[in-house]
Amino acid sequence: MRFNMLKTALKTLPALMIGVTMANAALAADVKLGLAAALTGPAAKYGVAIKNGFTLATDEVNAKGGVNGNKLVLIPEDEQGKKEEAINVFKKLIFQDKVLMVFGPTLSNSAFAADPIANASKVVAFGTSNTADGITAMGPFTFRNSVMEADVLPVTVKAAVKHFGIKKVAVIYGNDDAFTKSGYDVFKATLEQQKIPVTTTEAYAKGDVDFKAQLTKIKAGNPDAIVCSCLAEEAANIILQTRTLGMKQPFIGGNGLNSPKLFEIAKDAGDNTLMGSPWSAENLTPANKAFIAAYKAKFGTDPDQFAAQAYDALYVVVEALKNVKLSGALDKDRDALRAALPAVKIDGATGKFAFRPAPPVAGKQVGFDAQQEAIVNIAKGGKFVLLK
Ligand code: 1QQ
Repeated sequence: MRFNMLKTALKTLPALMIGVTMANAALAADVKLGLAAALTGPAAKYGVAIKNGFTLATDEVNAKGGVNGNKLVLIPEDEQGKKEEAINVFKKLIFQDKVLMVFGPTLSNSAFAADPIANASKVVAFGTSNTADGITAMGPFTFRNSVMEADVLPVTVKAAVKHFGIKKVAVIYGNDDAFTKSGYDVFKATLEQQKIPVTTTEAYAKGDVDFKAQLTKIKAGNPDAIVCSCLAEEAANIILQTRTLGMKQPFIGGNGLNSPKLFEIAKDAGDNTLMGSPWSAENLTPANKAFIAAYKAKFGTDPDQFAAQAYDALYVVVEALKNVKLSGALDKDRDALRAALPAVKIDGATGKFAFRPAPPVAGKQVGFDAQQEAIVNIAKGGKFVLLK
């Protein structure tokens, strides 16, 4: 009797062992990736597209078996485009959810508040839409694939001057947001460098809806174009009110204007607006075509620059993860991902991408910026087309 039991036990042993192996395979770690994005409020114009880009890429990767057999788990949180909320969301993702890394937040303004938490905790904070100067100076764990205004605006201004034969411009900018202020500084330096006189410089505050006072002064200077370092919502209202005042000048903007939402408000009053971007819907590389088709199929809308950068960012991290042997010890794994990221190169929806080390701060190596060419787009009939 006993012998029989032993025999049965021995027979089932291989099955048991297979069971254990399978359990191990099924237990292959879930890789938790946090996403801090503005999903409500005015910055949701960017944040929702960002979340969609990440969701699409994550689903694609998981459908192909994940990374080294590990499934990616995206944990999106709404930081509302506000500094305090970005801090809260970073803390929740890092300390409570114990994510491997965090993508976001959406605005540079929020990144300046939240990224120090990631750097202090030695967790990668990867911005896909932060373009202000100084973002990657915050520490060695801050990365971005968004092309900074300092790289985009000189190219945009040069193209605008040539295209419209511009001799003098007026400038309007938001003076209480890190991105609009940084964009203003870059525009100012660029205009000086390219010897374009400025007729009038005007400022506004976040949430302003009436820009007539500033625009009336700008009108009096009779500029050939208006330079706008603005986020999409304010930019759209500024453009509309300019037309109400009978002004026909073209606008020149930065990354903030790169949302199709601009045209939902400004309609074709936004025509002839020029802006630089690493991404264009007209760039018909296989990677971009596949991205655009998959995005439309999944979300029923066209993607924008912000969706494309989020999509590419996920694939950048996937490339890094292929070279990381996850140990299950979170601190070690977070560090290993940090070490693997700088060498990543991909050819994505936004084209060829690589990192470049940000300028050192007090002799110390800090984070990594995007090394990518800017393309100049022009608005025509409520759409961005390549400026030829
Ligand atoms: C920044 C930006 C905005 C336009 C984000 C969407 O570039 O805040 O840096």
